[in-house]
Amino acid sequence: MNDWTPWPAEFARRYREAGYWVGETLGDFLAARAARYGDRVAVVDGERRWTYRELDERASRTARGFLARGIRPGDRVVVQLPNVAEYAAVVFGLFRAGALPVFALPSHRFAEISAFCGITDAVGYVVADSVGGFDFRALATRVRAETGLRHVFVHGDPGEHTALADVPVAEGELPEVRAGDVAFLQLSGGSTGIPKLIPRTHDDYLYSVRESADICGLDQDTAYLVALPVAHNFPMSSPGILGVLHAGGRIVMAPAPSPDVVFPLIAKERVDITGVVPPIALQWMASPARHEHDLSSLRVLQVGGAKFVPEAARRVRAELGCALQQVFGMAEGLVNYTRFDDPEEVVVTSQGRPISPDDELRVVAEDGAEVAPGEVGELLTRGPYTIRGYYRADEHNRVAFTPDGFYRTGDLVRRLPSGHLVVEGRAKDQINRGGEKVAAEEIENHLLAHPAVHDAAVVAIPDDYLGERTCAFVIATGQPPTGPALRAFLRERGLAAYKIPDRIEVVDAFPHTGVGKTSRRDLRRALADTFRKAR
Ligand code: AMP
Ligand code: DBH
Repeated sequence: MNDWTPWPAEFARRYREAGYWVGETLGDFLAARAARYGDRVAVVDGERRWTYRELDERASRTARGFLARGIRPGDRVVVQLPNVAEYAAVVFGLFRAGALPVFALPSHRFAEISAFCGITDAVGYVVADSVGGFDFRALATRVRAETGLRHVFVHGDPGEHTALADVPVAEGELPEVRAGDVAFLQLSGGSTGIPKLIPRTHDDYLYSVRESADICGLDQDTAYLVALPVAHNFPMSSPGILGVLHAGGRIVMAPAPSPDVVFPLIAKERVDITGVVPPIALQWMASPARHEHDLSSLRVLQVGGAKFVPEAARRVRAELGCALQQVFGMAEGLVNYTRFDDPEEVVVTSQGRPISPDDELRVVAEDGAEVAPGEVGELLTRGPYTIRGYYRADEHNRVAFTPDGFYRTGDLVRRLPSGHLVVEGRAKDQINRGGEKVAAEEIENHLLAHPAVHDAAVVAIPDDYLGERTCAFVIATGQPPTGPALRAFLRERGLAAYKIPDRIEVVDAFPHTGVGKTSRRDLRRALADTFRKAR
């Protein structure tokens, strides 16, 4: 069994010949940026400002320190840090050490982190001491007791673990890293019971980064605000922090996306571009504080991760005084952007068009045949920065990809004559909670672990603010458990807060969904319908 699925040789050759894959590793990318932009500021975190040279030196020092501590090239290391400058030093340190960061989100807890460690056989875990009152050192202790984790590095007070600041200063050669190899594992929102990890290579990712920086008009004067969790694929690469480094601009870390934190930062650092999910855009647009701070530097608000409805999209310029760019992306690869010279109507009503002329898109009906132009169907895609398979997931890959290598996005889209896509819905069993993805089956499995739960089905219910929320329908065995008790049970299992059902309905039976065996998918659909009708 292979860990990952490389592109077939003829595709790899084509992407190299086209100049998409240039043979540069992420470690070398930073070195080249430092050679070019040395004394310019690369990262701003509170009062701290690191130049390109400083970031480059810190990355090498971190790489040598990790190696001296026993991390080896090829090892997997789970990285779960808030939006701090050290994040950049750590991930570039791992790239240079040839180790693979596994990107976790700050909201993840024991259930997720132990799953990532289990799938990847991670030997290391990098955390902050505590964030928002949650102690990640205790989580690390628990994960280490139950998985093969050996090294825990802590940003801040290390407790029983190793402080990042104490990673030894070591001498020595850094290993050779190949651009065609996997650089890191990104998270997928997933649609099955087991989380899915996405292997991205240096070559493919940097191609998407360079093009994204260009499409988004980044240059040395760019100040990009990291408002979303920095490890998310959107602020990483669309164009995100890597796009900023490519262009020679500066990254401004925001500790939280709330207006009281972000607006003063935009004013102080003269931020000109940032990317958020729709609920955050709505919150910013409605905040009276937008008039109290000078937001005039803001040129572009990128919105993506979930559908931004046209009624809200239309109001961005009036409320925030900047252009809107819609971004429809996925950590699996394909990213679509509206362009700055697109007509206003297209920017407001579509989710953009692909980065690359070699992104191949098919819009298909349930039987797999392409729909007529302009009709709604499931989006399939392959191309120079879209994976051919998830990490260590052979069985799932047989359904998530077509035999000829197209990724089944699970998104229902309509393609406009201009090539722009309009996201119309979803074919996958996932709830998109304002950009945070929840796999129905994963939550159902956790609910089924409760002794009083006979069966469970988790579905999306409409919500004005988040777009969707989660509702769990539960059939009890005997005395029905209360909603609060079930929620507490899920929290104790170590499930991230955004995956705890917003609503729990205990029912006697599930609806019959017609003749024959009912699939889980049909059941979820029927339940979602009963909810909509009852509304
Ligand atoms: P993931 O595969 O976890 O990286 O999540 C990517 C998914 O997020 C896509 O397949 C879509 O379902 C959803 N998504 C991302 N951006 C948008 C957007 N602008 N509009 C609608 N859905 C989006
Ligand atoms: O939702 C996503 O995963 C996403 C959204 C916008 C993404 O991965 C991206 C841009 O790169």
